Amino acid sequence: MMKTWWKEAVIYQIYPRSFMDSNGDGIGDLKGITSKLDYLKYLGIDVIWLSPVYQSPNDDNGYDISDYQSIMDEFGTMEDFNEMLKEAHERGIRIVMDLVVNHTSDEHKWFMESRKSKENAYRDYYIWREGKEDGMPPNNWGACFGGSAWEYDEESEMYYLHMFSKKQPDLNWENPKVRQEVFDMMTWWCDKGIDGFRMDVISMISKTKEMPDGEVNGLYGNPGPYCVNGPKVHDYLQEMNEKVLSKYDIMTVGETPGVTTDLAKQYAGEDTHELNMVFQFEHVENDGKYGKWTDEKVSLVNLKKIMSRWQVELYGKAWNSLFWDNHDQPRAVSRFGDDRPQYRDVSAKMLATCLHMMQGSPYIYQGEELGMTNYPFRKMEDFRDIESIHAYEEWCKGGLVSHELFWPCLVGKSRDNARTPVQWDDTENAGFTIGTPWIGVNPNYKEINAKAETADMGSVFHYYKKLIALRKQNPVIVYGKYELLLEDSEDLFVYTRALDEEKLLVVCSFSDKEVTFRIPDEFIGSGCIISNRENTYEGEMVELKPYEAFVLHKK
Ligand code: TEU
Ligand code: CA
Repeated sequence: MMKTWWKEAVIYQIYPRSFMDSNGDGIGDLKGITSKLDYLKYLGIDVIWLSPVYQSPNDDNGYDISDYQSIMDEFGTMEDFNEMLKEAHERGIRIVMDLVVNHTSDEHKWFMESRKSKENAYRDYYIWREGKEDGMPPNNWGACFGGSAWEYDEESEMYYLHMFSKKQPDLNWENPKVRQEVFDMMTWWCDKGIDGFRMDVISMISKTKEMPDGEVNGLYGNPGPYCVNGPKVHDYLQEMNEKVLSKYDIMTVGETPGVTTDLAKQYAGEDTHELNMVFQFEHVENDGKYGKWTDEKVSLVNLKKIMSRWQVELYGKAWNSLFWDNHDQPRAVSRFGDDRPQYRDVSAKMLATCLHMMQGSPYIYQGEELGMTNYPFRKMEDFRDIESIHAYEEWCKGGLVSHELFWPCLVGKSRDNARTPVQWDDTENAGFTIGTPWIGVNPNYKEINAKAETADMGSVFHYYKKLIALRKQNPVIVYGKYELLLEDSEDLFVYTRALDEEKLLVVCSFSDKEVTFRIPDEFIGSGCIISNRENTYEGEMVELKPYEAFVLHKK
């Protein structure tokens, strides 16, 4: 297996709007990020993945870009960006940019031209179709954020395709000019010295030519089979690799909804010349009652099956990205752990152990290292996210499900859970802003905050710091082979990692009860390199406390 810096790296995701506000307007910004680089350096991360910071009307918080080569006014200026990049590099931290090129904003100049007329030079930059004879949309496809995936345009009396909101028209990748524009823009950023790209919904850039109705689920048809992992996606990525990526020492990660392990070997194969790694979603999408919305906990047996399949099938062939949460997911500790006060700390550490000891590059979503929790939403006005607001309208107001049944599902899974401000200290607004924050601060900031946790050696923060340091000291964590034990246990996630003579035993209890565990013979007497409980693991039998996790190292 090829050794590379990005396989050994720990990545920290910043959602700039909610990270740190430097000027009191209630919105996080680039100067805010620069001011916290020492904190990130102390934590020990290697790479920052920066969610979009480009000019945007913010229909979807920056994932709707109106200018790829300038900075969103609210976040600062290009000088602020250059300064942040320089300061990060001085600390040995790399910066990976979010590349959102499945779609642009409808306020991007390409789209404003495109919609002017059928003859416009930019017309073919987007996907336009005639409506049906009765004037209805070209097909029944639903958009990810609700409603039809087609929006009628009065001016030219045609429909354009948008897989997300109607302010996010999909680019037409069939058009070589579109591809060249994207490659030129990427080159411009690479020449500026950035260190890579996280590519938004990159598995969706190629659509089938025929666009038949999709299978109906709720009000609309599912466009998935025609838009996800489409016919030319690998051609486009190979072209991108040849024209841009291969020229720089950068890291690339594709956000690839709908990816399977087989497809991942193509997208992120060791020698397929596309991307370095992909985000897969099987382990965070194996629940859902009403579409993605649910209030049920996932089954540990299923979770283990999915994660282990990715570990085993990609081994030696492609590279995994490891994550529990991001800006689109609820908080890890609330979803997979237990955020009740007596278990929050210990279950957050358990989840971190479970993830960081697997093979792949771990991603820490801002605040995860503090064990930040979901937000106690009480009314619709508390939400900011377009997906949550539209979902409520479609499912509840649309009469598909009652408010009583839907509300807990919305509260538990809303993307806004991840988007509340990072809790820096116990002063007003958690030290995030001296103004009024754009979204509510979680009221638990008095107990859960960076100031308290950096001062407490037993905190979740210091536990993450230790896990990151262990990765640097033990190649077996990066390159070792994975094997699942006790696959049928509903309480324990246990696996080993092996590299030459070295072996790790990773034991994580997902239970709030005590569980007995027998240490496999070959590990009896091995040293413990990390544990979230005060325990020695000397004998053969271990009485695991709720959410206990530990790692034994056999040399
Ligand atoms: O998300 C892509 C994606 O697949 C989402 O639909 C995801 O499944 C959903 O947010 C989960 O609820 C990316 C970005 O990460 C997201 O923030 C953007 O809104 C979206 O693309 C459109 O750019
Ligand atoms: Ca600000």
